[in-house]
Amino acid sequence: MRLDLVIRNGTVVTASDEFEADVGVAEGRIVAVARDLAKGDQEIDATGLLVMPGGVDAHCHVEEPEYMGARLADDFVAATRGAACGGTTTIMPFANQLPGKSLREVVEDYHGRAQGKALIDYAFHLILSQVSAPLIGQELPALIADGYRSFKVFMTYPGYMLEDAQILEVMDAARRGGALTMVHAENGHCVHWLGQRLEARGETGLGAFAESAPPAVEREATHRAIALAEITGAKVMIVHVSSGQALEQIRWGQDRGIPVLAETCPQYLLGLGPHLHEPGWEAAKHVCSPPPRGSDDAAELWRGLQQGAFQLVSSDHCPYRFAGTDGKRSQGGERPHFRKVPPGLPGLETRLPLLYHEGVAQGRLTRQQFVAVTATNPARVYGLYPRKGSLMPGADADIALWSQGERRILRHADLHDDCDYTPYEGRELSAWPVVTFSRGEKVWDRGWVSNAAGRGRHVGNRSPS
Ligand code: DUC
Ligand code: ZN
Ligand code: ZN
Repeated sequence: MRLDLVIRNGTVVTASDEFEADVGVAEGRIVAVARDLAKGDQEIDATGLLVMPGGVDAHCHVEEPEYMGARLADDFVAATRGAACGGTTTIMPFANQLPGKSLREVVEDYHGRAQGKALIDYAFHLILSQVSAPLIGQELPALIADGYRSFKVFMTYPGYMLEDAQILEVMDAARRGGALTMVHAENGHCVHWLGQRLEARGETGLGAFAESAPPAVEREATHRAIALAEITGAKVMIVHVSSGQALEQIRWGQDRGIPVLAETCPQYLLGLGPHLHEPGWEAAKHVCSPPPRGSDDAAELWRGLQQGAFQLVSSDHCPYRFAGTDGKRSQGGERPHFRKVPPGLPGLETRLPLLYHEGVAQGRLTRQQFVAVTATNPARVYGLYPRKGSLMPGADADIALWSQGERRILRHADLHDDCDYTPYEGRELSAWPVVTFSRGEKVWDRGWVSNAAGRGRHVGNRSPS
């Protein structure tokens, strides 16, 4: 068999195994994983490197509408470039329902934004913020039939928050079509009430942000989302879980056989909460929703990851710039105000190296668990497996080669997104993806990044497994 590419002598790491082998690629697909493969047209020496499936980042925000006056820094060019440099080969951003547009129009518009710009492959979730009888009766079933099988709903945020009756309708429609409902689980009424009380007391600094949405707010909404799933029989994904209390509810549901999946993110596993108390505007770099918590919650989340309560670690990349007229700083007036800073952090490029360092290098996760939660599980959950998230013959040749033992300091200046900071500035990393292949084409190689924006393709969803 003629091989276009052979990645030779690396340590192949999958969600279940680890072994020395060569990986052979033909026409963008993996065709062989074995020792001593025949010579390929292109040969890569991976001696000493880990050969892993490219990451699948199943939660990121790219080119969405403005929120609280702030605009996302990354378009599809920048987001997919950063992702590729960080070892990720598939992203799943959200097509966000807009007032006055049909969901179909929104999806078509979003395709238009990605086409011609994406460097790596992508699939879409949909955000539902306006629930109506035609949406439930016609639009959603038609989109599900076309392969859009994951919908995010919010239990908080003005303009997005749905009431329980609406969520029940969405979940029921999703269940009928075999789709997955993703839930942002925070009780918006409580966030609003707590926020008003803090304001009335004059506590408006960013330290108050976490107090306006404490773990009880997330715990209650998480339990309610699980109860709604139980009542409708729908499968749910609780996204970006931040607290041990929410995790307890997830375990509660899973122990009872309710189909509850869960995701957490590096910003919660790393316990960024104390940074919200940094003086001045610096704290704004750590404002995201739910708020990051402290080390006790982080320790609980690591346990949840180790025990399998969480299936996914995603970035929730939501890159509002710090400076500039559309950035976090300009939204708060003279002084930072906890209700005026738009929530969201950049993280597509840093997700994998941070999780490897904090998880694998610190002995909290095996390499198999790392691959499972960052690539294989997201591909499975969202119907992209085995084409994505896998190194088995027949899979797309989406592969990241990792160097370990190369200690380096994370600096925003070395990243490739269009944001102007990273909340992880100065952190130490012990492993890094040095080369990334997307469908057998090199898109990142030790500081070089492909400029072939537009080569990325939409990957149609199938029914979630
Ligand atoms: N959380 C964020 O921090 N930003 C965007 C949306 C979300 O749920
Ligand atoms: Zn959310
Ligand atoms: Zn999000």
